[in-house]
Amino acid sequence: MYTQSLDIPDPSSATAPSGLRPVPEPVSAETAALQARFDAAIDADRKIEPRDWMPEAYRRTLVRQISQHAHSEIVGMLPEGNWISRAPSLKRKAILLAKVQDEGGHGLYLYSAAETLGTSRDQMLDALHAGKAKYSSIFNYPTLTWADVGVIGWLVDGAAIMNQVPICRCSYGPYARAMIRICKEESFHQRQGFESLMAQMQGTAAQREMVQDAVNRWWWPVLAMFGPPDADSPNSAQGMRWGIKRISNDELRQKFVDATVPQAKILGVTLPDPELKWNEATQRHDYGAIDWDEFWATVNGNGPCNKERLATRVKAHEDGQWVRDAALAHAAKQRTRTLKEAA
Ligand code: FAQ
Repeated sequence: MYTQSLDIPDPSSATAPSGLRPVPEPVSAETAALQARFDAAIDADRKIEPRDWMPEAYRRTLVRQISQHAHSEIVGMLPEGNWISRAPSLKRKAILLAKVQDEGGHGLYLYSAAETLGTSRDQMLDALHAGKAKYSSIFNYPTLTWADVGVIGWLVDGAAIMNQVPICRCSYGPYARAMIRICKEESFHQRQGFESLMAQMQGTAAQREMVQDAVNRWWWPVLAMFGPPDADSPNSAQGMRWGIKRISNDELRQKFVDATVPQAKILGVTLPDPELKWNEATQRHDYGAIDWDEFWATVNGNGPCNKERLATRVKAHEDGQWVRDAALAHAAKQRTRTLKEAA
């Protein structure tokens, strides 16, 4: 049963010295009724829509997660975008162009979903460009060879699907609905990556080595992409209670490992973890320790490509200023014309 609202301080807080205990803010009867209606909707697994009353902490959590997700899609265009001009054939170039454009589209749906919560796109972009907003750690790793593009499709999009399918059932309507289309497109992305790698694995020994090298470099950062272990995930418990998150970080990571091991076998690559093995008792794979220091360094701006990614993003935004100016000028001209015609 969902009962807690983060808006209402806990007066029995054991950590506050006596005399300094937070005084509960008075809750009006009207707010209490709205809160009760919100709680009932969450308990009944009904969607919360933009015009519904919601606790401020629920709104803030959604803005945080959806804007981070949008930023990830937009910054996520960069590692693969790097290869559009160097794709090995017209077919691969067309596929890659379509994929990278899809990721841009995902970012736009997600910014729109976040805007329904009262935060403007400019505010979200300013936070990203100032280095204050997070985006997925995974996009701070370099794409050194063409095989990296296939591995991003197979593993990064594969991880994204595992994480994002449950978000189609998120309690916030606009986010849940945006995720349905996004997941369908991510599914194509994952398959094209796998298919590209399969073609490379049927090529020369050098191509097979290139694929294996890419898998070796991406495997651990992809596992970290699911977020910190549940025990160290400050947002999980409340996110799950609110139905924003449906499956925990560790559970999704495990499901991903279990789904990926047989795919790696079909592909003919080795996953770079000597501790990775089937556990008969748990009916799941055991796997080795993730380097969480590397993860946090990357999240906090010190990964291999953070500075480059942010600089590229800021430049793209600045270079696009004239397009936004032109669109606004055009809209203003149309508005004036419509007003003149109506007068
Ligand atoms: N990178 O308490 P939790 C894609 C942060 S899209 C950076 O567990 P939460 C498509 C987290 O924000 C990939 N930061 O947090 C594509 C929090 O910091 P905060 C993006 C991370 O929210 C493919 C702190 O650590 N997907 O790949 C990461 O409950 C190919 C504590 O963590 C989404 O955003 C990380 N990996 O769970 C595009 C999906 N993990 O905000 C192009 C939606 C955690 O308190 C090419 N998001 N942090 O300062 C989610 O499902 C959740 O937000 C999690 C994190 C699971 C990412």
